[in-house]
Amino acid sequence: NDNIKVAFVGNPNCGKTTLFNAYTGAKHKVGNWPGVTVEKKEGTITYGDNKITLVDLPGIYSISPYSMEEILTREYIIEDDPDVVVNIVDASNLERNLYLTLQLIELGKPVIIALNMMDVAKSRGFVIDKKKLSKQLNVSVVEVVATKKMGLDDLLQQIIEVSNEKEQYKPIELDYGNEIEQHLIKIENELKLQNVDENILRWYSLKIVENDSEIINKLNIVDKCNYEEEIAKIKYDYITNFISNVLVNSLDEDETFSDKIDKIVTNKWAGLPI
Ligand code: GDP
Ligand code: K
Ligand code: MG
Repeated sequence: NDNIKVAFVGNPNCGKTTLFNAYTGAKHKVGNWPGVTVEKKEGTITYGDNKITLVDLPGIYSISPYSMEEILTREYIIEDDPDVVVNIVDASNLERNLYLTLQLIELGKPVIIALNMMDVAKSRGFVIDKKKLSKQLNVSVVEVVATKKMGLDDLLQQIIEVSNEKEQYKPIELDYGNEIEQHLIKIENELKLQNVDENILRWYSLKIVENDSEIINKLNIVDKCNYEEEIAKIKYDYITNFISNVLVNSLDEDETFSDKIDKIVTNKWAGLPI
């Protein structure tokens, strides 16, 4: 089989590097991304007949153009064409982590959710319905515990399966409402005339209506509106609407004192009500 190229993407501290190291051990290269001082780690492993190259990308919360880490992550996914994007998700902070997941899905490459920190999630009484999550987002979902090297084979098998079926992959598309969708159609038509690849049309169009300066400069198309806030809100609403079907927190009624403190700290950090 050909080499399968996999991008590891996730929020800071979701366990990306731990998972990457669990697979590659000492067999990886550390360098810098071209032109910037952000570390780049890459390693190739063999699994059955497959060679799989893993790339550990920097931790990010979003794929806006507001930091070098976000820009190089999205450029890597668009330009370097990984076969699969593995989105490492901190299962004990599912709802907050899924905001990045929705953005990754919009990039059009097949996504696998690696639900990491399942030990922490379980100890807090969270029960995650993997099937429902998978169905809701039309992506594969695999549970892992990077520190205990649990679920590593399951994830590799999913990577191979998803990579083999990548031509058939069809990402979910959020409905941004009539007004925004009209803008998107218009921009997509303009981009088609510039021979922009079909799979990335919607993402570029979304970035243009979000007034993303980097993409606007690159493609030379301007939309006079700026729907950045609306689009973010629609993503959050989408997650809020399905999360209770996917996630059960059985400690809610009867949580321990340290759980309560933990939640306050977490929410404060995420800018949520405490
Ligand atoms: P990164 O910022 O995404 O690269 O995250 P790291 O790999 O540096 O991990 C952040 C912290 O979480 C470290 O202290 C890890 O040991 C810890 N960690 C990673 N995966 C797990 C896991 O599955 N369970 C638990 N309990 N801790 C984990
Ligand atoms: K870290
Ligand atoms: Mg790291």
